[in-house]
Amino acid sequence: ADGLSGAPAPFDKGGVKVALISYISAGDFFQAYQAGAEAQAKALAIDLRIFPGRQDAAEQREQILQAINLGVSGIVIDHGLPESLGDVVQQALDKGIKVVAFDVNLNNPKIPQVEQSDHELASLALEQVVKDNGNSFSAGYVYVAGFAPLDRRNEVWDKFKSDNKGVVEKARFGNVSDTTATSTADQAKAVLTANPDISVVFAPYDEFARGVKLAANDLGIASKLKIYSADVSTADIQEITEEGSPWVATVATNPAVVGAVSIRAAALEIAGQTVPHQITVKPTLLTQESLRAAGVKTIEELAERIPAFSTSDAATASWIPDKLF
Ligand code: SR1
Repeated sequence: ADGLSGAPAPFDKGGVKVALISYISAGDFFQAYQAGAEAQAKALAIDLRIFPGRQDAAEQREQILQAINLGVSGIVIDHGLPESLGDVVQQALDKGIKVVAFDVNLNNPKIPQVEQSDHELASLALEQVVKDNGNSFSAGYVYVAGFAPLDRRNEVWDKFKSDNKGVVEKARFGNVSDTTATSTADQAKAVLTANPDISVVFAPYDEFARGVKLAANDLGIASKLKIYSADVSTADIQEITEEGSPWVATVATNPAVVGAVSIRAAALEIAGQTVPHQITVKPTLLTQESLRAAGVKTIEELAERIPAFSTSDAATASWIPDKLF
């Protein structure tokens, strides 16, 4: 395999094997995250082995064992349930394999944790909620416990409610599966029918927001509802900016950049270089109004206008190519 000239060992020789092991693969966020990881791996001459996620904790454990047997130098774990990963991750570390975690709290000082600054993400979204709606309204909230980013965003939502007593959470629902958007839409339909006074839905995952929007459109109540989310993709931009859309704001990173950062962190670890324990990719508020005004239609156009959507200064080094998109 061809190495990377000027890079430290083992990247100077090439063919360094790294595994990307995901818990979820369906949906725009996870596909873009994977594409970013692949682009960064290619630029580093890494032999990236991708293990697709199917929301199956037992399968993810098995995949980590398979990666160890493949002789990888590094493993990036993208989401997952910490309670089912601890012992197999420890086996990898014991074999000298470097591990990086994205959005799964593995609580191990040897494992750098990548995240999108979820507290800031939720705070930015809720500041926009107050700007648009004041601080007295009936709300719907989409949440599934047990996913690190959703749990962190939930901490901000809980504090927001206790600071704003006029905000009444009328219903909490949500589903994470290979059909998140459509299953959430079914739940949202029931919730919005039973609670016609709900005017705001906080749905901090784009698949959740897509589901709530689908329900609002089906029920013919889109003009009475405002949806606030996390994440962005080209399909999301289309849904946010279309005429009459109730999806009025999202707070997001470019998931491809987050995927690239995760691979860079693993590469730095493998090269024996310093990696901070907490690696953060900061999100940006994108309102329906600002996207329409800018005429932005795709995530690539967003990357042309907002530097944070094309690259990040997290986990970089002079020998790592980081201009990928
Ligand atoms: C089920 S967890 C979904 C979230 O993971 C990533 O952090 C994305 O931002 C998404 O919202």
